[in-house]
Amino acid sequence: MEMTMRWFGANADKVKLADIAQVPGVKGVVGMIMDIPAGEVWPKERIKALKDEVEAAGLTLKVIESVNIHDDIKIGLPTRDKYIENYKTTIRNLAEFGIEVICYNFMPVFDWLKSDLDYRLADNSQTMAFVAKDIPADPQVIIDRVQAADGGFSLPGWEPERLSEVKRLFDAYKDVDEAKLRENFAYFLKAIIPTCEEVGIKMAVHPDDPPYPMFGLPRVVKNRDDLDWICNVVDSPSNAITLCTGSIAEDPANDVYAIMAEFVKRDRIPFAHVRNIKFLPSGEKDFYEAPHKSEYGSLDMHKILKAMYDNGFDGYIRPDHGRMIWGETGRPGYGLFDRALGASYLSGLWEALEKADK
Ligand code: DNO
Ligand code: MN
Repeated sequence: MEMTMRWFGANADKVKLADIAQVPGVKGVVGMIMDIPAGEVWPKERIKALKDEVEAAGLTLKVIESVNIHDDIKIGLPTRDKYIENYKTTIRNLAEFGIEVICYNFMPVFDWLKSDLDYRLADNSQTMAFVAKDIPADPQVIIDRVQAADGGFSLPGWEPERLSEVKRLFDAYKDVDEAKLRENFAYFLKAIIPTCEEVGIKMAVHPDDPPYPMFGLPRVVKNRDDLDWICNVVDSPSNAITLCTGSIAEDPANDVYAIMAEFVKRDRIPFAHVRNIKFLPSGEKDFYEAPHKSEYGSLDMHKILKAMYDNGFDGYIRPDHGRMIWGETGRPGYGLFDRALGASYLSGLWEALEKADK
């Protein structure tokens, strides 16, 4: 297990690499180049510059999150082949600089969704929540909310150039149902996985957040059977999963412990986002993002890590979203302090698992 933290780049993140390097247990960063639009090739010079910067801080760069998939690929337009070729070039370029895992998602139009980006806990820490009745029928209202909350930093998956296109995109997806989206996903995987195998990269899909359809858009990375379908459609260790405990557990019908155990055992989880959520009494699927420690949320973090440990997990982990605490401001979910506490706590649980085994 190698502990990491996500970092958005010097121009896009208030958190400094030097601060991440001081977090006990954290060995590497999960990197990103924010200003390359989905569909374009990641140039070698940019990757090299990122790697050099990260390594100069004493950290490693083995995981990228995300190389986003152009919507034409998800919609299945004829232009997809051009974007797939670009994606393959990016895979080759990243591999050349030692990247092992590429995290991505296959959600139509936008990435994760929350109803509240400034949800306050009793201790006045700031977190994010999903309350179904507060999700407006019009996605534009959500977009306006995200833009108002981002404090000058674009949120992951909600990059401005995508937001401006949202109305057009919704229209483009009108004939894409779940079966079609799956077909387009298979087409993409069949095209890129041979390249991944050749250069030693693992593509690791992040579950849909939340893991059920929103605004009538289809979703195909929602549960155990979807993950099984993905692993089988191209049966290769390069075709893998970023198991995000928070996202998968957002549907109470999902057994996050069993899913973790099964896919670690199948050697399909090279990267995990480990975070806790706390279900709210207001609705079956309503929750907020809780501090990592088990007692604050609805998930048993020891049980999650034990499922990983017992099945031989040897990939990368990162704490996922943290609260804003101690006066910190910035991109919701991605402050330094609470994620550092999360990393430290998860490392402690892992040490206990290792020692209990001796
Ligand atoms: C949220 C993240 C997601 C994740 C993407 C992967 O903070 O977990 O935005 O990076 O879905 O493509
Ligand atoms: Mn996640």
